[in-house]
Amino acid sequence: MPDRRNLLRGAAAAAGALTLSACKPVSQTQWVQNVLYTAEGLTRRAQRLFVGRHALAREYSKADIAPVFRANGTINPPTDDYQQHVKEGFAYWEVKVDGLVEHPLTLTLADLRKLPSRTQITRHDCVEGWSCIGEWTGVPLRTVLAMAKPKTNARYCVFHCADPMSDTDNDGVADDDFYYESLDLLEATHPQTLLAYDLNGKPLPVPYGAPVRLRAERQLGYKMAKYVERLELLESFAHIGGGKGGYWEDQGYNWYAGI
Ligand SMILES: Nc1nc2c(c(=O)[nH]1)N[C@H]1C(S)=C(S)[C@@H](COP(=O)(O)O)O[C@H]1N2
Ligand SMILES: [Mo]
Repeated sequence: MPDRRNLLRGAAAAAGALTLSACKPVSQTQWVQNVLYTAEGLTRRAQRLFVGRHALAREYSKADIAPVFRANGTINPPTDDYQQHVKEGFAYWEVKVDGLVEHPLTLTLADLRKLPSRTQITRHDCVEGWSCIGEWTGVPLRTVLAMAKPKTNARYCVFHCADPMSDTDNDGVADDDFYYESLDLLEATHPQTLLAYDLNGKPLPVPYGAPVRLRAERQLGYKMAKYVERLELLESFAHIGGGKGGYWEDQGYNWYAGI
């Protein structure tokens, strides 16, 4: 199989060359310099031209499933709140949907499990250089978004997680910097973008983001928020966390992590 990243690089270069030769006056405007010519903007546009807006990520067979899925990042959120949910078997876990929506929602796990589900065997690619194939079951995020009815000015879906990322004052109480991520509504409504609650046919174990985690199969691992408790629809993520659209983005990773 040809290396997809190299193909994408080729596509990005081709799209860049095309834009330069075909639209020179446009390329000199501030808007294009700010948006299109950032490496990230170019990659996003080129990839979507090349692979299609809703092209599916590859799906695998049962035989390809890794015997043990690798866990990474937070593997057991240490807060009292989360540990209480573990004790209760997540019976009272809720996912809230709010922000720029006509119908704010609060969904229990049981509510999520009643909605039509999708199961997919996909490969998770972590930016650190490892991959793992697993079978995920969950509700397509677009089903939940359709229930909440995003307002016309909503552009991003922010995923708020239950795991704090530090205890910088060392008082034994984690600080207020919870893991978060975001997708634009194109990626959020992709058919393989799920609020997943099962891994390999069993309720998601704690290390993998119990009881609900995001799967966004055309994106790198860090986009796939675990321990999700709130979806917030926004016009911009400038005022969330460090303003870059995700915990790792705030530390310098690209917001657009298409693979
Ligand atoms: N809430 C939360 N989500 C997270 C992380 C995390 O630390 N906290 N790590 C991310 C990273 S870098 C990866 S590779 C995947 C790991 O998912 P896994 O543990 O199921 O392999 O989760 C992502 N989502
Ligand atoms: Mo990762």
